[in-house]
Amino acid sequence: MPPQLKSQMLCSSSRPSRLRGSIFSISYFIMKILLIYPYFIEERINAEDITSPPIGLYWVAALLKVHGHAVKILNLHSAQDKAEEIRAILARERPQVVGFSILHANRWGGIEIARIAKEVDPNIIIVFGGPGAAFLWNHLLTHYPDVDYVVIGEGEYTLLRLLQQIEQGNAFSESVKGIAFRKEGKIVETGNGEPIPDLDELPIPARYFAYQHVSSSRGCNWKCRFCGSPALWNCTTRYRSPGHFVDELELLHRKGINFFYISDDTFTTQKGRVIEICRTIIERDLKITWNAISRVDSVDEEVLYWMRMAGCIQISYGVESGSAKIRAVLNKKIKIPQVKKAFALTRSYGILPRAYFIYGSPGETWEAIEETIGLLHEIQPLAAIFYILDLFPGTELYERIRRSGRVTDDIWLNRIEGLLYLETDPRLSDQLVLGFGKRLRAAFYENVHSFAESISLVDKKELYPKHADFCSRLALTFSHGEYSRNELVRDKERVAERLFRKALGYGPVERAYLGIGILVQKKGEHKEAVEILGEGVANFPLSEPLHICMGISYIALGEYERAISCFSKFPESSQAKSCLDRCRKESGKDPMDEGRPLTPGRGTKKTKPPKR
Ligand code: B12
Ligand code: SF4
Repeated sequence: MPPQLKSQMLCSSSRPSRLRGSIFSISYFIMKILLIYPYFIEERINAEDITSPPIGLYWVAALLKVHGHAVKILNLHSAQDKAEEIRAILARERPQVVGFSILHANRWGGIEIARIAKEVDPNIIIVFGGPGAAFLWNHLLTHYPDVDYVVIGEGEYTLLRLLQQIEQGNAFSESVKGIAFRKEGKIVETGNGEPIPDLDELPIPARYFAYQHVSSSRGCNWKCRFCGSPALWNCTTRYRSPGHFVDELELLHRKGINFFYISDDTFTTQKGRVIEICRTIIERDLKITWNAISRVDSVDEEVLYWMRMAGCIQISYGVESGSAKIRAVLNKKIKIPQVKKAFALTRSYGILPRAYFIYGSPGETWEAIEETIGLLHEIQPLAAIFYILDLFPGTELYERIRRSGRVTDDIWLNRIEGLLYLETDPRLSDQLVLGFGKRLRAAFYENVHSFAESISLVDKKELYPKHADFCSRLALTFSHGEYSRNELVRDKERVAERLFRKALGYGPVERAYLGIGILVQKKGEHKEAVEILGEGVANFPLSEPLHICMGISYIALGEYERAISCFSKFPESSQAKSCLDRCRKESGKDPMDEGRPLTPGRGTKKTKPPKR
């Protein structure tokens, strides 16, 4: 197998066993199942958005494993030109069933891999599941004979029951709810599957797999028209208990994962429950950080306090538009005062508030875009994502447009990933909507430096270390992270330095000392660099990067003995070793040295900051 695909094969160490009991019937045969996250066909600006398999695939896999099936997950998100490698994997693995997690945008990957699977072995059973299959089952079963079944909605027990029927020779049983298939030339849909009443009864996938995207609930009670969640989860929310959820975090933490994306649609709908989750994280002393998704009308000071104390570093809020008219079109039921309050509070607790905006919506004009920009200036997000409105089957907007006859599902016969709303509306040209996006992004990136500079944090002593962490992380985004690479962002280094210094005002942080050290060093101010780095070293005596950075400034100052003492503390480090070699050479202490006289600062122009 090619190494790049090998590394994408996620297996668990546990061997499939013969059965354990469950409230559902028991499997008598072990089936070999491969669950695939298929590839996308278009490049993305944020490629990391698509790199990890959907959370649900792990949950499906875990339940099948507990029931004795031999399950592997194969992450093929970027395997679009690797047909032969995929064929080789399938030929080697010889699965009996291949399940695909279909988001609308990767359905072509699913269709094409399913074809390869059937070529490898026509008896392989192909099952499509996930949000991209749930609303297109008819289309998929009509046009793609390689697809045998579509699981509609929540997949764990539905797939388990389907496999049980297949094992028992009832491959086309209508008794399994929540599926669709072809039977005698017709497409049969078996009606809604029952939602799992108690999510805590599901086995936690972290027992078998390692991953960073987690969710503590399923569903959302709101009905935004652009979103797939309402139809997918029926506008209701089911919650895992805090203990069950934190058990998952703890299992993953023990596997070495320290950072999580908590991906609930709206993590904070039940305030008491969120506080309990946070308290449990703190009680169990889990040293983790995490991001969450919420709504501006579902947070308050108390919950933000607990979230921050338990490691939350970022909350994403759907703001969508500054125009009340556009928010009404999208059915985004939030009010401007709520938006302002949520952003101000989140920021003041040292949690990075991130805003999602949508543009290219029905009826959008330059005036609406200017309203969004006005709002952007008021709420001062520290990160923002701008999406062009996409129409996914199952969303109310798509269904409305389909009912109006402007599109039919046959549009998906084209090898496209998605359909932008603007493609269905003659009043919105590509050029106009691209112009909206450009203007919005510029308005954000050209001002984010001033948003970052005007942060004011709540004065609670127990939060000081968190504030120090927050300011230094944000500073790093300007000095070395996303903003440092963005041409539109202004005053990067000045803002970074100010934020690093602000961080140190709340307490010692290694990355702040280092950040200032590097920035000051870049300006050639080595005395000052040594001063701040020396303070850092006093607080973090074992820090390799601080010592190396300080050593580099000592070289620049011609203080070789001191430089050598910084580097020689880390005999195992290749960076320290190369600095040491250079330093010995320059100071004339190396036996290999040719004995050139040294001038202070010689060679420092080429000095690079330590790699981090
Ligand atoms: C969190 C989230 C993300 C996160 C994390 C994704 C991840 N790795 O899991 C991020 C921000 C990275 C993200 C990225 C994207 N997302 Co997203 N995301 C969500 C969100 C809010 C929650 C997903 C979730 O965790 N659900 C809970 C789990 C348990 O459900 P699930 O994964 O769907 O799985 C269940 C069933 O679908 C089914 N199932 C799933 N796969 C399979 C496979 C088989 C064989 C079977 C039988 C069943 C089955 O059973 C599972 C368990 O019950 C949803 C909205 C929502 N509420 O669904 C949007 C959503 C899924 N995302 C969406 C989109 C478009 C994307 C992107 C394609 C966007 C992009 N940048 O291109 C990428 C795709 C990347 C990916 N790997 O998922 C759309 C999908 C629309 C569609 N019809 O396809 C949704 C519905 C939001 C929307 N706009 O409406 N997303
Ligand atoms: S956009 Fe968010 S709030 Fe609106 S329905 Fe979807 S998940 Fe719920």
